[in-house]
Amino acid sequence: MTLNDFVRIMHLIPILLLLMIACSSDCPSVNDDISKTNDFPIDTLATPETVALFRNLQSISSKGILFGHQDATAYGVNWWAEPGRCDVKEVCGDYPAVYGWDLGDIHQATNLDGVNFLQMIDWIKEAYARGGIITVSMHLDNPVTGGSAWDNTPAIASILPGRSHHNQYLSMLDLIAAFLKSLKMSSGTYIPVILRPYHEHNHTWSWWGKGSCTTDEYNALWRMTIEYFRDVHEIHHLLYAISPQEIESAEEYFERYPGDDYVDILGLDYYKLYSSSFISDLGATLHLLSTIAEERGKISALTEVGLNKLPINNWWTDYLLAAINYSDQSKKTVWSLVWRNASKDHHFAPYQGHISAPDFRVFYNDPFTIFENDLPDMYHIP
Ligand code: BMA
Repeated sequence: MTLNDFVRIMHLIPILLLLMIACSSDCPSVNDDISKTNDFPIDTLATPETVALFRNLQSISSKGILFGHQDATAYGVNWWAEPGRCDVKEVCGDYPAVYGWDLGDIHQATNLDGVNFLQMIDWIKEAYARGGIITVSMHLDNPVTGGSAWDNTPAIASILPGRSHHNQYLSMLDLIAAFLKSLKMSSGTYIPVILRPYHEHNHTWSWWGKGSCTTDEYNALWRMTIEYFRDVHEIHHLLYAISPQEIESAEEYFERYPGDDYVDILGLDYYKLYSSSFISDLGATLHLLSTIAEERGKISALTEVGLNKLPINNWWTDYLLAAINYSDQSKKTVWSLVWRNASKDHHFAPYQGHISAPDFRVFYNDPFTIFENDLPDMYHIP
């Protein structure tokens, strides 16, 4: 060190001291900066309630698993649109913590499963007022043929910017945006929604599935959709969940993936839990999912799981909970949602008198499962 260097350093000392005093209480450290990046949803303008939901979902991870059900308060086996009713509640005494809804057929008054959209808005508001969490999927019709979501005629190449059906597709997204904007309480607060578009895209049943588009097309559709909602419609009460079905490796998971800047939640849909031989398969996949989510500062969730008609009476504890409990890492999965209770031949949650109802009550009473009454305030940061 030269004399000049020494003098320069001595001059800097008072400034450094001042900075240290000013920063001692509230300046972020390098570590804080890292956790802040990981603590924030991809939308930098997300509403305070949406940020709180994201952070609270992160902090609930490994403390318990939230239970979710599709269309839980709209209908159940042998009833339709009756105020206050919910098959899950009739079996265990509590509502689910997570409510799934679907916006397929948004151009009509009722969705693809017959749920009236105006009633859906009311049920979403009621659930939010009770502290519940909302997630929305989109079984949208094929935008080129007009067929259903299951019409896997290639379509994405025609709806990307500059292509023949682009504007027509944006009109469909406008309807979804209008629905999302209507999810507003009288206080003016928008209800945070976990949007789960273009799900199960590694399978081939849908027009956004891997049999019908290239990886680049899928990613471009995803990014276009998120940018349209967030930047053009200025909707800032959304978290975004991606959900391939039954993957086996991180490579497979990220094969079709729009990038960490476009995803908040790494989801998984899983429908193979019909045999005990798949319990450890699901457990290992959840272990992997939580690991890759954690590495990216994201949340992991079992966005759909279930067994139609639940013919295995101990499925809830010995299959689903056993898979979740596979390892400390798999236990970090934040929620698991089962599909809808449409009829005696198509249901994924128990109803009164169902053979799996007693086991579901054991599942409900397990200290690790979280239903609506167990939820902390998810919309404020403690
Ligand atoms: C499927 C089935 C269909 C339904 C669709 C969208 O899994 O439940 O009956 O139309 O989901 O909810």
